[in-house]
Amino acid sequence: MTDRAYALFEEQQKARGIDLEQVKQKLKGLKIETPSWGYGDSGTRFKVFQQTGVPRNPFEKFEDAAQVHRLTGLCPSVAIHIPWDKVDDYGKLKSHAESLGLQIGAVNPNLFQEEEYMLGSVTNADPVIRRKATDHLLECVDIAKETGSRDLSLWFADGTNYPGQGDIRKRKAWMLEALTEMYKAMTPQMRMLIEYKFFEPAFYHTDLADWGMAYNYALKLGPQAEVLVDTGHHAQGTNVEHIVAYLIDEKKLGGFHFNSRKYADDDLIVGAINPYELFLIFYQILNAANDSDSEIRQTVDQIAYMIDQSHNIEQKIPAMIRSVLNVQTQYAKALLINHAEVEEAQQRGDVLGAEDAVRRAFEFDVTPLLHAIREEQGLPVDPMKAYLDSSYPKDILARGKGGASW
Ligand code: PSV
Ligand code: MN
Ligand code: MN
Repeated sequence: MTDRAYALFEEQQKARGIDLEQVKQKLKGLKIETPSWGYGDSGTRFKVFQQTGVPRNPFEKFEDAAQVHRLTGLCPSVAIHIPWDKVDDYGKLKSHAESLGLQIGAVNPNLFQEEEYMLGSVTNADPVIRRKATDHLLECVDIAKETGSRDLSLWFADGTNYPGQGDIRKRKAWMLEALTEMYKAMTPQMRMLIEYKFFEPAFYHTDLADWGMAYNYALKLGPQAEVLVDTGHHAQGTNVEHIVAYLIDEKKLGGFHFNSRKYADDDLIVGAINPYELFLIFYQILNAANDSDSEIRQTVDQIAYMIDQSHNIEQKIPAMIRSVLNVQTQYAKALLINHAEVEEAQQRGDVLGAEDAVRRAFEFDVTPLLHAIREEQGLPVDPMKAYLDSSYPKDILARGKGGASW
């Protein structure tokens, strides 16, 4: 049945001029980093629900992440968050990760949970607090040296709730001061990925509110600083794929935090709410992947695809498997876009023809293709089922309740 479905799919795609071998090769090269915090307990300001079996420490978070990679072949690295993943010996955490077939990925500083940061961290009017915050950024650079991480992902909760509460321009200068100090401490192999978000926890102004501000800091800092697009961090209706195309063209797109949002920064499973947006993001990326400018091609090659979700009521490991499979599905669909066809329609000024050439790829069922590559890679064709049928979900129950939470 699978063979017949794939044969039909192959025939269909061939007729459209799609090179399926190339598509398969690209699909096999897709890497998605999962976040350590997605395996722990999380919640809202109303409640953090405690699930039985969540990891009790960073080492167990890597063990759970290894399950996701073992079954999907997509997730060889895990982002860490400091101090949530603080350990005495990062070398030991690195060896543990490697023993599980994983790498430690991006290091995420945490500048939002200490009492002193109520009025800001690196943008606090108090120089002592700014120093403490900047020292934490420097600590994260040191940790990245030990873990062998390339990327430092920065998200700041800094902002104000009321007009007049803070001096916006002074805070802008303090932000640059802290980022500059951190930038100088990085090794030449490292990258600073600057994330933005327009509100929450601050409700009047956020110091790094949008991609333009992140881009401006990255530009001032230098080539090792780039922008990180978290798909949940935009106002309703924002054209995220436009931002993606623009940043790639400026060679400043460093990576993504994938998740879904319906109302705010909901951190739901990526692809659960608006899979077409995810597909259109990949359309822009793939459009740039063949650019004649090698620097643009290089920017595309270096994009870090990361998940940033909190699984408040879902089972953590299945939620992560669902997430990465959703990304893989939309990437597979985007790989079916016939770019020459889109371009020809654009040249003719054929609005509907161009839209149709893009959308048609989205409408294909890529299940036979995904099954085929999983078989070729020696992976279960249905990773979710394989996980649920394994003993792992039962084994981890022995950990009990009250594991790691943010
Ligand atoms: C808070 O909005 C947030 O979701 C940001 O997206 C960060 O990347 C993440 O938390 C981890 O600090
Ligand atoms: Mn994020
Ligand atoms: Mn967020």
